[in-house]
Amino acid sequence: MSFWNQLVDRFRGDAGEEINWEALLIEADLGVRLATEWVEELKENGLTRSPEKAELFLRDKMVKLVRIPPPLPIGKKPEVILLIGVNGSGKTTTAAKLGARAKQEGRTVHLGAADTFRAAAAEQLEAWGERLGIPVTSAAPGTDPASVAVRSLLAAQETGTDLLIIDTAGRQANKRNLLLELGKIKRSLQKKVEVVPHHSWLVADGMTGSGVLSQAREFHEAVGLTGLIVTKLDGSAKGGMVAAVRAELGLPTYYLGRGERPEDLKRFEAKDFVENFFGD
Ligand SMILES: Nc1nc2c(ncn2[C@@H]2O[C@H](COP(=O)(O)OP(=O)(O)O)[C@@H](O)[C@H]2O)c(=O)[nH]1
Ligand SMILES: [Mg+2]
Repeated sequence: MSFWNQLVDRFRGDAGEEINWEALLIEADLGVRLATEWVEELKENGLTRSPEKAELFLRDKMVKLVRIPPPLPIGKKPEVILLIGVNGSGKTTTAAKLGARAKQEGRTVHLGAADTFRAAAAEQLEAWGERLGIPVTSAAPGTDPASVAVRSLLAAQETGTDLLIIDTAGRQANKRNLLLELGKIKRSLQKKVEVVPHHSWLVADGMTGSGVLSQAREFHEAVGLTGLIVTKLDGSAKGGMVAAVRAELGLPTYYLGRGERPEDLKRFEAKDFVENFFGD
């Protein structure tokens, strides 16, 4: 039985009782605001008593909401992606996955290891770089991450590279330090090239459910995000928070992580996502 049908069954209550739609949608990680809004619409349209009609209505709402916008022109090379997120969310793995994908598409790629908080962080990215044949700019632990980011940008410019992916730290002595550090990385890059990073993507662990929405709120407010990559959706998580983040913050999800290998990164497709969410 599909994830959605299981939820409907669970919230159906005793015979004759109406489904608690609000609780159901919140359980599906759609967030309180979107759940409330959609339940209102189900009521207005008189659909709350018919799970089949409600599902069709919600499928349509969801597919329209989560569609990704067309890409903006990048201008001068390199296109720059800055990956942001809490520790363990999958940033470094995602940097490698994005690099592998771009390389496969025939683009040249450079990686910037701006997580200088832990020695293992740069080593992890360097190992990926070696495996994938992608050059990496890194520095000794404790080096100013903004300077590593700028060096990676200069290296990518010099070599005429198409895509630069910058990995950052998720852990710092405290959260405030981390947010300050991310802000400094962005400003330092912008001193070199005003329009970079073109993308500031939050990498968030889909297993944390509604935690993705609260992280997105916090990072968006502090450093400004342009989108998300939701990882670890190879397990039981169905990714309802993708809709919640889009509705509340206007941030699209561009990729989904579905495993640990370089090829386990799926470009987000609204139709596939909705089919996976509700079941075929
Ligand atoms: N199952 C699964 N594991 C993932 C995914 N993305 C990352 N991981 C794993 O999550 C752990 C933390 O990833 P890492 O990239 O080091 O996170 P970082 O701290 O944000 O850089 C590693 O064991 C990764 O292999 C994913 O999409 N699915
Ligand atoms: Mg990392």
